[in-house]
Amino acid sequence: MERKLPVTYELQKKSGKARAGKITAPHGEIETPVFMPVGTQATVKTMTPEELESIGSQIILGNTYHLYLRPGDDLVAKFGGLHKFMNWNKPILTDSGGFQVFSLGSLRKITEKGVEFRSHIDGSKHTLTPEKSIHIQNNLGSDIVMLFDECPPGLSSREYIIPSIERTTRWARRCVEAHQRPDEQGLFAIVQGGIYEDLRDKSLNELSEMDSAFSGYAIGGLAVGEPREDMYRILDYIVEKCPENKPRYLMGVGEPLDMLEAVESGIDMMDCVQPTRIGRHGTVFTKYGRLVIKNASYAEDDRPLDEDCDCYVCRNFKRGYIRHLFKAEEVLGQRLATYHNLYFLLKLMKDARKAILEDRFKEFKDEFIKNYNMGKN
Ligand code: PRF
Ligand code: ZN
Repeated sequence: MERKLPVTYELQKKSGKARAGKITAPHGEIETPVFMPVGTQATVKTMTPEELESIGSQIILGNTYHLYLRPGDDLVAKFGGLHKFMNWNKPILTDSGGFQVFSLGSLRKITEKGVEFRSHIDGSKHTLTPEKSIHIQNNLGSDIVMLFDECPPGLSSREYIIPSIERTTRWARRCVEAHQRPDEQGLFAIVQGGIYEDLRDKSLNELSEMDSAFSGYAIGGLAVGEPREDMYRILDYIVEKCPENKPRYLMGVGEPLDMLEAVESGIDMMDCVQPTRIGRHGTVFTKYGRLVIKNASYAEDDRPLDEDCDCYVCRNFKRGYIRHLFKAEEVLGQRLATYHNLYFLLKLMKDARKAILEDRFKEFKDEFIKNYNMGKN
């Protein structure tokens, strides 16, 4: 008997390969395509849960690696899980930690067992294994649990990637086996394979043998240093081969043009630290491209960050004021830029969804790109 998965997907409309759909997760429904703000340390930096909800966030992302090191997943479990701990009652997806160990931990060593690393906080030594990653994610209680994978650098050779995929598949089996809450938390597979079509097929085919355990499929190992054309080519190739009846998630992509390209290939979910990170450093998205608010040219500019945006920040504050906040290192500047950037990407996906439902996605995308590349701020 096949058991019913805790996270399900309903396809509502296609425009070309772009999809509008609905994901049903234990903590609520998600209209797709969707952008997921990143809340690495049980907080989407500078934003209250109430603010996140008010700008249309439907699901956020948490990180196994960070929460395991601090405050510890046992402590989060004592508070009743991550939702209760951070007071976010909508869906949460947790990444498995492998990728973060590679980008943050030092002294990393991969073995068949898992990954050894040193904490970026105090240098202490740890080993993350497939079993441990799933155990931590079970403690956190996220709606969506990611497999523990290896994400090779973008320009890795075939010779490196082939054994890496095979190990990631063996780790996937161990993750499926270790999952203690399969009726409450959906497990997502992660397809690797670098920029090689046949290796993407290999990874997807191996993972598909466990398809009944998976609520969705992620595309990992992209936006990690490979040329853009390679990323677009691989997306266009592999996304449509993933099961139609499950969500497809592109990991770690949050640049507007890349997001539209991904949606065009059939991607339903994306996440990235980009909007929050660049926001804290004073860079904001606008209809006409990025804008660096500290630039002297904005000192006397009485326009909003983005003249087309109807977010709280753009309805109430001028560029000249926000520039002042950044120059004076006032934290409100970081908050306002983060708020606007998240609003911008959430709105982009909402508009993309509307365009798909009205079967005019390609026109919508072309129009957005034309403006975005103008760079006239
Ligand atoms: N694997 C995991 N998390 C990720 C990635 C991956 O390949 C990426 C790559 N863009 C971002 N986050 N587990
Ligand atoms: Zn705005």
